[in-house]
Amino acid sequence: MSLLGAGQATPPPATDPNVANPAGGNTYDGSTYVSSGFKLLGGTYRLRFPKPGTYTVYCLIHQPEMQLVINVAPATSLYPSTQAQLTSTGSSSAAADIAAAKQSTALFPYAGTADQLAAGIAPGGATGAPSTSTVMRFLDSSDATNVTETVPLGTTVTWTNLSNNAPHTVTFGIAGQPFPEINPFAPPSGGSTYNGTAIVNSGPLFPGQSFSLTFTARGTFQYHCLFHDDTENMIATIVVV
Ligand SMILES: [Cu+2]
Repeated sequence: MSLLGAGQATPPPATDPNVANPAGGNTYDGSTYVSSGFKLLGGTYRLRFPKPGTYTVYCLIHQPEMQLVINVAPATSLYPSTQAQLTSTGSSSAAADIAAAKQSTALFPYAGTADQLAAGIAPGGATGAPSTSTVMRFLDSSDATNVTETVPLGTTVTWTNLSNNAPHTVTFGIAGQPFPEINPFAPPSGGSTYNGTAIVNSGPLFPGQSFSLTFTARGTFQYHCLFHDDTENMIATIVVV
């Protein structure tokens, strides 16, 4: 969660190395940039608003779509909406997002090739109009349920993040061993070839970014998105023959 300082037009991009860190303390009055820094699962951030005003809150990881306006009213004011009204608005908004995400896989641009895969897709693609939904799957076609790809030995596979609002990773563990715990924001490691004996991690792929990996041994290799494997089951398999 980040809020801009006076005169600051836009939040820093997710690729800025400083955005991972907290900034500005725990009080916000509109004058100074504040940020929670990156929060992993279960993390919390508490911010006090001492001054009435209308403030925009940004998620730096899920720009530009994930934002919220907070209206801070004088302490004696009534709330402008009831909980029932807010719940109703939220429900219809969520239904529209899910419908848009279902349709987005039809945008898949790599039909007929096994070496060009998507790491997530959003209704606008990587550069299209803002959307609030993302399909958190590794895709080889418009079929979002197919998560296994078979390639010949020596193939170089390229994954591209076709979402415009969420980072993903392409991360292979060691074959036959439990998948390791790795911070999703960890930098790339392991190089550009994979044979099952050492971890290879793309690091975070932000919208439009790609990662390529050459398979130098036969086998069945599972890979994960470190952001979305536990919560969204964003896991897939490459079979090298
Ligand atoms: Cu992901």
